Amino acid sequence: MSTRRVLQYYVVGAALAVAGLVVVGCGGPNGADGATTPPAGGQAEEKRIRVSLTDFRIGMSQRTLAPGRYTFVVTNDGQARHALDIKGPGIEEERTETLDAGESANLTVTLSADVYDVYCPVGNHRELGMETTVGGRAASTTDDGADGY
Ligand SMILES: [Cu+2]
Repeated sequence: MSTRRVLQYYVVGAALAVAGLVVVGCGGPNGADGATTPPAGGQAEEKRIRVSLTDFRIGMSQRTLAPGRYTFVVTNDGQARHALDIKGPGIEEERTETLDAGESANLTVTLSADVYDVYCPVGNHRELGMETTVGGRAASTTDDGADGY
């Protein structure tokens, strides 16, 4: 009988976990222009990019990304709280929740061949160096773009 009770907790826990993933995956309800419309049933090929947030840098397994759908697997490897925010053509703003040290979250976005700004929106972390770019031309435009601000 207590086993049954434990099972119920598992079910509720699993449901909550799934709900959490869905919210994170969609990046909130503000996809106004439909740029992040989910694929219609088909198995969209989704690549995973590992992102490590530290005090105060953004480490990424890959920055030059061909157009497509990507899931950024973001881990806070620092001491401070961090988050990952991505902005660019067709992406008004998508971000993870703010993560405590050791926490991780997934952020799924669809990228075109453009360049996207990636940064930590917490405090002044962006100015401290937690910013970079990703996209089809991220590598080749870094020299032109970075100093232009
Ligand atoms: Cu940060």
